[in-house]
Amino acid sequence: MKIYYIFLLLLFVVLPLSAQVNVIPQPNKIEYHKGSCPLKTPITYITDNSIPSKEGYELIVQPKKIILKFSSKAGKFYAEQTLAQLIFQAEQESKKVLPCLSIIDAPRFSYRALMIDPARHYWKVEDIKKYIDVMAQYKLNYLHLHLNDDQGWRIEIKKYPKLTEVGAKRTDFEGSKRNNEGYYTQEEMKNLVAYGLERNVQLVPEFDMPGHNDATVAAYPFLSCNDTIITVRTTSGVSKNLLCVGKEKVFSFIDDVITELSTIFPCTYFHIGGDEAPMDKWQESKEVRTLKNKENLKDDSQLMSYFFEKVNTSLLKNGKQPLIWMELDVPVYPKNSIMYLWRINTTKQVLERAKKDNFKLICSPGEYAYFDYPQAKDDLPNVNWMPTLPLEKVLLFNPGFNLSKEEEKQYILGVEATLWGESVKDLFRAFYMTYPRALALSEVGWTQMPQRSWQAFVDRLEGQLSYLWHQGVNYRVPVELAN
Ligand code: TNX
Repeated sequence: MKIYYIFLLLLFVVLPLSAQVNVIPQPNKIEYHKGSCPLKTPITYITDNSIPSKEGYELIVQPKKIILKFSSKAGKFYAEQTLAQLIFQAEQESKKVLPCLSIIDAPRFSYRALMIDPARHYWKVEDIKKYIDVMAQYKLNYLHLHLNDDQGWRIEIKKYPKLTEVGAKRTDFEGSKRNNEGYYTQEEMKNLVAYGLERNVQLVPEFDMPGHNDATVAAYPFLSCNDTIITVRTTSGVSKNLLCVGKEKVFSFIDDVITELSTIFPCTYFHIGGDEAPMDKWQESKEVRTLKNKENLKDDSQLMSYFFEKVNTSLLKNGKQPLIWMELDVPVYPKNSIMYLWRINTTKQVLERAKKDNFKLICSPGEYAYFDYPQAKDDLPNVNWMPTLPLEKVLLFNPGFNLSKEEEKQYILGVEATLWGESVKDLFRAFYMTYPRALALSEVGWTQMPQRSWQAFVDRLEGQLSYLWHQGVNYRVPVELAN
């Protein structure tokens, strides 16, 4: 009798524990069953329309059968990603079987993104593809491309060839000669969009405006308030050469660019920047003064609202919805905008504003999601002015804040980590900054809070670093966790 109890104990307690699987992001429900399944077992694909989330899936591993259920292509892709991680783990552990289990999984948030900044340092198309390959297997589903900034314009616009002839090159970046030049042709970008879609990654374009436009103004001086002659910027920092709000031809230019970009990027979301736009030159401009009188704008901050409203008419015409880096001093944003929480120490005010104006947020706060910040103190040269963003901090981020479940659903669209590019000169550095923090971010976006814990994440980390290692992906070894 005693032996029988020990056997039962082994079967139901010890066995399932030793069969813990190493999946990231942590699936929302896993049940372990007894038995195992040979690795080479054929896979049965079942479309099941009762699976509510497009990205949701079920993965059932039985002794003689592996079943993948999903209601769409995205769910199928994610079931395969989970299975690939299970198989890799078994192989690493020199096992010829998978543990029997059922996983029922779906994302917490619909928007789970990374942002890269080829404006500051040009990325080759092949490197962006590699970056997509890696993020996709962690169920990150949007790649935001910061396509222009003071230091470069990176996408071909047929009606304005100087944007790339002039705006896509600079002499150096703070003395460095690396990746100062390059742009994507429309054909290349369409190809990249398709590449992403095959991996359930939608590409979100950003045309940052009205600030961060030195490269644009270098190409077409008429776009600035006093036809300023400048060159593409070669240093970091914030420029004052805004696109001029007082000139109608600026809005025609924006309309043309948005229209061309809309033919390349099928995604409904369209980022229009909006960050760090000092209005000094607007305030000095005769045209802007005339506009203020005509529109009866009493406060200069209303100029920003006016600007975005006009840009939004072009977006609407093209079936697009604006994403904007929210600045709290801008009084009104277009009603259909999705706003970014990004500045450090503004969460409380941004949440209040979201409730007041009823807009959705993408959470990208400097405290938790700036991947250009180093992962440990003194880890890297020349970035000591930046705060440190350790892996653990990313994992502990809860984009639900203190909102109720209903409020979370209403106001939080998802999360995004931003890899600003001033100090990211190549793919090695990009991967080094992104991993393993993007593993934590994937869990922040995908996994419900009760299924998340730092310790459980750390337990799965080594296996996942090995997964990246086998793919030739550079990452920062979190040496501080070794003991
Ligand atoms: C602020 S975050 C910026 C970027 C810089 C970044 C450096 C945001 C919307 N704007 O232009 O690259 O800081 O961390």
